[in-house]
Amino acid sequence: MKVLLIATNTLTTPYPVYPLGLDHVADAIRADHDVKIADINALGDIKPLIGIIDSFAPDVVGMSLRNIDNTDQRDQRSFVAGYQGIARTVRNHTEATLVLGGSGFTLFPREMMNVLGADYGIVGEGERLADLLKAMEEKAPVTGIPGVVTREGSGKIPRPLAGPFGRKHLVKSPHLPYYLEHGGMLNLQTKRGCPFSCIYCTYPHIEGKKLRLIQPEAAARDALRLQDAGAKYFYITDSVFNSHTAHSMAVAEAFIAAGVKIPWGAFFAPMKPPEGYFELMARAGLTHAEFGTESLCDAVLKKYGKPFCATDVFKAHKAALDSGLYVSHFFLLGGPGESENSIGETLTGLIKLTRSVFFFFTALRIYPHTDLYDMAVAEGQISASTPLLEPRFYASQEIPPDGILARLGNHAKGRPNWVLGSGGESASRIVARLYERGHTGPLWEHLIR
Ligand code: B12
Repeated sequence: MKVLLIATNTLTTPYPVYPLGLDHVADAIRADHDVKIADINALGDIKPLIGIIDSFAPDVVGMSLRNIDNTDQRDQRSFVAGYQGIARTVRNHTEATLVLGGSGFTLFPREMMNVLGADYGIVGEGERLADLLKAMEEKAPVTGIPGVVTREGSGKIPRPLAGPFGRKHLVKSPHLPYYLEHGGMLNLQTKRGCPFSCIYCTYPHIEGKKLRLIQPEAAARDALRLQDAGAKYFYITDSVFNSHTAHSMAVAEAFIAAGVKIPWGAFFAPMKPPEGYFELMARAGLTHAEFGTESLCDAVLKKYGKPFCATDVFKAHKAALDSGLYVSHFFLLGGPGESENSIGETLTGLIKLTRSVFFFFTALRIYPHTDLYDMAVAEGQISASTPLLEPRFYASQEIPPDGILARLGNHAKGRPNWVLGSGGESASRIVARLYERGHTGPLWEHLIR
C-alpha cells in the first residue's frame, strides 16, 4: 500500500521539534509498504501537500497529532483548527483512508476522531499501524487489533508493544534539512514508559508505566546516525531520562564508546544522583539538564506525587552545575496543596538554585486518566461530562492563578532567567533569529544568570 504520513506540528516554541514518532511508524511498515513522510514545517504551508497527495496517490494517509494545545493558561493556543484544515485538504484531494495517531491523539482519541472525521485511529504506539494495514489489505475485521479505534469503537490503551522498538533508520527524508537548518536539533528515544505517579501527568498513560529499555548500544547507533546526518545537537525524548539510573548511565557509556561527539539535552527528575552521575553524562556529551522540579515545597511535592523532595532538588542541581552543565528547572505552580505559604517556600528556595533558568507554568492542565482529573471532579472544578479537548486548568483552593502570577511577576522583573510559560511568540522569534545566525541547541543557556 502507499502510505503518506503527515507531520502536522508547526509549533516553533521553544523550537521546531523533529517528528521522531513518524520515523518509528515508518520503520514499522517500510518493509511491506511504500511510505512517504510529509512535514508541514518543512513544506512551509499546507498547500504543497496537495501536490504530494496528487503525485503520490496514497491509499492511506496517517496524521500525526502531537500537540493539542500549548498547555499555557496565560497564552492559550489550540492546534485543533489547524488539524481540521489539514484533514479537510486530505479529504478534498484523496479517497485514501484517514488514520490518526500521536501522543495528542492518544490523550483525546474519541474527540479527535469526531472533530477530524477520521476512519481509524491508533492509540499508543504507532508501530501497530502495521497490523491495521495488514487487516485492511486482507479485508479482515479491524476491531480487536490492539490500539485501533474505529469511528464507533472506544480507544482503550492496549498493552505496550513487546519486543524491540528503537529507530532503525534515519531516512534522508525531504524534511531533514529543515531541522538541520533551523537549529540543527534532532532527537532520539532510549526507553519508553514512566514508572512515576505524578498526579497531573499523562506520560504513564501515553507510554505505559513499565519501563521498556532500548539497548544502550542501539541508542548510541541512533545517536551516531543523527551525527552523521549533520545534527548539531540532539534531545533525548524519554519521559524522564534518569527514571532508570543504571540504564541512563549505560547509554552515556555507550555514547562515549561509539564516539558520539555532538552535544545533547534531556529531561531529568531532580532526584539525588549517584556519585559521579552528571560527570559521566557531561563526558558523554550532555550539555543541558532540564529538571522537572515543579515546586520547592515538600508538602506540595508530596501532594503532586513527586519521587523527590526539595533537598534532593538542591543536591541534583549542585551535582549538575559542578559537572559544568547548563541547568534549568520547570515549575508547575497552583496545583493541589498550593497556598501563599507554599509559594513563599518555593520563592525562598529558588535563591539556592544559582546559575540556572526557571520556566514557570502557573496552572495545571487537567487530563483524563490522571489523579488530578479525579480530584478536580471530586472538588467540583469540572464534572465527569466536562469536555477537556479545550483545556481546563486546575485551580488551587487556596491561591488563585492571578495571585501566583502577581507574586511571581514581582520577582521576575529584571530577571531574564525567570520565564513565565513557554515564552510565547516573542521567544519564538528570538530563537528563530539565533538559529538563522547559526546558533544551535535549546538556547535557554543565554538566559542563565
Ligand atoms: C520530549 C517531549 C518534549 C520535548 C521535545 C524535544 C525534541 N527535540 O524532541 C520538549 C521539551 C521540547 C517539548 C516541548 C513541548 N511539548 Co512536549 N513532550 C515530549 C514527550 C515527553 C515525548 C515526545 C516524544 O518525542 N516521544 C517519543 C516518540 C517516538 O513518540 P511519539 O511522537 O509520541 O510517537 C509515537 C506515538 O505517538 C505514535 N504516533 C506518532 N505519530 C503517529 C501518526 C500515526 C498515523 C500513528 C498511527 C501513530 C503515531 O507512534 C509513535 C511511535 O510509537 C511527550 C509526552 C510523552 N511521553 O509522549 C510530551 C508532549 C508531546 N508535549 C506536550 C506539549 C504540550 C509540549 C509543548 C507545547 C509545551 C510547551 N508549552 O512548551 C512544547 C511543544 C514543542 C513543539 N515545538 O512542538 C504534550 C502534548 C499534549 C497537549 N496538551 O497538547 C505532551 C503529550 C506532554 C503532555 N503534557 O501530556 N516536549
